[in-house]
Amino acid sequence: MNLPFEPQRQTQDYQASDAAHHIHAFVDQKALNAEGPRVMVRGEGLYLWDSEGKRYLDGMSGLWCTQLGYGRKDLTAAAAAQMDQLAYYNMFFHTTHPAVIELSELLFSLLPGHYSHVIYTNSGSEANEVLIRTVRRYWQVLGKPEKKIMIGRWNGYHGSTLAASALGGMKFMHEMGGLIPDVAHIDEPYWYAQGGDLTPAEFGRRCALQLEEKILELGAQNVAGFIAEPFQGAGGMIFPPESYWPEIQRICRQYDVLLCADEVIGGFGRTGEWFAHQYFGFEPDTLSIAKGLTSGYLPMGGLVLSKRMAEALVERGGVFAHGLTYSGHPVAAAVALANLKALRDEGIVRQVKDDTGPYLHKLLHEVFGNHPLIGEIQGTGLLAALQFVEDKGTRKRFANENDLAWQCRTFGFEEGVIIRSTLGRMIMAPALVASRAELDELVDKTRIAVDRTARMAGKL
Ligand code: PXG
Repeated sequence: MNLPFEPQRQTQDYQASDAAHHIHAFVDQKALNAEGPRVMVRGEGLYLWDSEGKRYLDGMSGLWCTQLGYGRKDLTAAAAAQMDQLAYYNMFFHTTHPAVIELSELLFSLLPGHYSHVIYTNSGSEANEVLIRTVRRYWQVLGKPEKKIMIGRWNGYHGSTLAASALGGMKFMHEMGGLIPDVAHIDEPYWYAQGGDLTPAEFGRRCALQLEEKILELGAQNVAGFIAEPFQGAGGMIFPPESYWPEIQRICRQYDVLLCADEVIGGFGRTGEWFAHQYFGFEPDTLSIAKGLTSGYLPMGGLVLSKRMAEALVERGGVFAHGLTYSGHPVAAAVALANLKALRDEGIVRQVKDDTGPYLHKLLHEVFGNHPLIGEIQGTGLLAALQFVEDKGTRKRFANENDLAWQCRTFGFEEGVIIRSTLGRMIMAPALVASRAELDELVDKTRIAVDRTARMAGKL
């Protein structure tokens, strides 16, 4: 049990010092300084407490990462034991260590058999940085150095560092210095907003065919890979139509373009499968991983490679001039190992698939299926999005949908639940250890927040 935290300082004191020293993520810092951030001081299971003693049910697993919830003593014990044993060593200059080896043995026992190698990083952004160089190196080794261009998707998210933000499709990030050459984008498969009169299946195929058109426009001989999240996370928790992934896979195979799945959010049980590409039924060449790998307890990510790619790099590549000081960090590796063992041995991924996932979605359909503000409920496993809509018949969205969603999120905080808002969509991704009772509470408090928003929008 994590002991209650007695703040030694006033909340305002923390906030003043925070304002004096920090540039926070994706926010108008001046406005945040005036408002003062919430100061989170303690976590236990699915619950968080702030410095005022208010308790929240965390419906977002931190930032989609605390698969096991907060306060797991097996993870802290694993970190402490590894720190005592060997707090740091690296994978440079002909060395390795047991923690990272044992982690990889377990990781590859959980992955489909056609993956064999991994390059560890500290984050998801870094995994995608490493991806670009690794993919380009792979094509060099195969004698096709001109295959350099990566294709991503508008509204995709692959991280905040330079190349990762370029791979992503957030235009406002590109405009703030976040673009590199040799990156192109195609549309996202967001049927509800962009599908027009097409059926979801038609629209899914149409979006996938854009990849073929883009490859032909750029020249297949110049295209190295296509990167996408199996479902879009930060961009709104958007599920593609079923027709999408099979067609994307066909196109990548046909034009010899590597299929790179960003599993940073989808990996480690979120969908009820170990990895989201298994849920959607396709076979990527690379997987970018992070977040749930350690349940967020320590920073760690990685780029997983197929046997085909690894074989080329290892057997034919010679030196790959690439390495990170903290790649495979022993303490992070020990925590990741304990985390994956718990997810496996406690049957948590199976429980999400067979029990809590279906339970959450049944509940959401009961509560929001006919709700005047909600046009669509998407998701699977412990992952859900509620789409706000002004007119269900035409799928017309509110002009101020972003403000409405932000307001809904604020109502959620007031009610003691943390849900994520994006453009007109509310997202839930609770820890995978959530019980049915906790999911009841999550949905109930979310309903109150959504009802309050609906009243504001004149829908209730
Ligand atoms: N890929 C994907 C698919 C992600 O979602 C990253 C890469 C980058 O990972 P790092 O570890 O560098 O942050 C992410 C991160 C949100 C939110 O509110 C999502 C992320 C990060 C922060 C907030 O949806 N995803």
